[in-house]
Amino acid sequence: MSVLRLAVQKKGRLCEASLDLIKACGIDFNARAQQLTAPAYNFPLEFFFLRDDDIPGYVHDGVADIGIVGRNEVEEKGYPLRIVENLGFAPCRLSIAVPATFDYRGLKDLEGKTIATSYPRILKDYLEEHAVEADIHEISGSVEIAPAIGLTDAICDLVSSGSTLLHNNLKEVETILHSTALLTAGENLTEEKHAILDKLLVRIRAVQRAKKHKYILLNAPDSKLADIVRILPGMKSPTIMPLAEKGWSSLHSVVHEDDFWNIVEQLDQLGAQGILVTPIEKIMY
Ligand code: PRT
Ligand code: ZN
Repeated sequence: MSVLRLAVQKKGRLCEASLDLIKACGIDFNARAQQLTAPAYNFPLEFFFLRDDDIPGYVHDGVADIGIVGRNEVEEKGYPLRIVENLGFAPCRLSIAVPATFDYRGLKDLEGKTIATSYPRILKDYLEEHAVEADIHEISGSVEIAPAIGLTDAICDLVSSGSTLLHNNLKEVETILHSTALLTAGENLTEEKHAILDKLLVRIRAVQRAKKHKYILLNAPDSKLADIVRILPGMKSPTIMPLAEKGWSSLHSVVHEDDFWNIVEQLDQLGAQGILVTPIEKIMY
């Protein structure tokens, strides 16, 4: 029987969310520190724990069948990987930043300057695309200190909250790439492994959909039902059941997290009572 080999980051920003996602799919495993691989007990899956930089290459070479890694690493390595699913976690952007004192007006101001980065390939393509000639200094860590120690004029690095830039007296001037964690696959999976991946994807998508929705229960006066039904989407439409108290009904609905607060405010204004909100574990199909 085939086993699908999944590469995940061993330690770092992607690690916990990657393992949590697999757990939420109902897949059990025991990931012990120091181990390079671990089998899942109740699904044909084996984990490979790797540095994130190595994941695109391992998936491309077929050492691992699929991998969870940031778009930044996928684009930097440049292998022709299949992006199976955008998992959405670990959001960040790859940006160019300059010292706060730099009177920056536009990309042309980087002409002839030096830029430190761990993403030379993405940066090179970006500068070429914008016809800017700058000197790229590849360094693997602590990129943000390069201008302060006089190594380069600018940096190109990942940013999430922006506090690292602020602490180093740098300002973000260009955003090159937006990144989140992706589920990637090699291009030559066997039919059997494809079938396992499809099963895994059904579970991942059910978990992802569930995370984006809330289940709402509420009581409403019958006189307001038509208005409330209009604002509650539900999977098809909300479920309505009469309450023992005459003139009142109970409604159930599923609401997208983006609309959630807006909808709750409107429900309150329409006289809804006893509004209960619960997380959803999975939404199948
Ligand atoms: O050992 P290994 O090579 O596996 O780990 P790593 O040190 O290369 O990676 P790690 O764990 O730091 O990051 C893994 C992935 O998380 C990255 O490849 C991105 O896809 C994603 N990610 C999301 C981030 C950030 N947010 C992030 N903020 N990766 C790095 N950072 C760093 C950034 O380089 C900078 O130093 O955090 C700092 C900026 O953060 P803010 O919040 O101060 O802006
Ligand atoms: Zn790394």
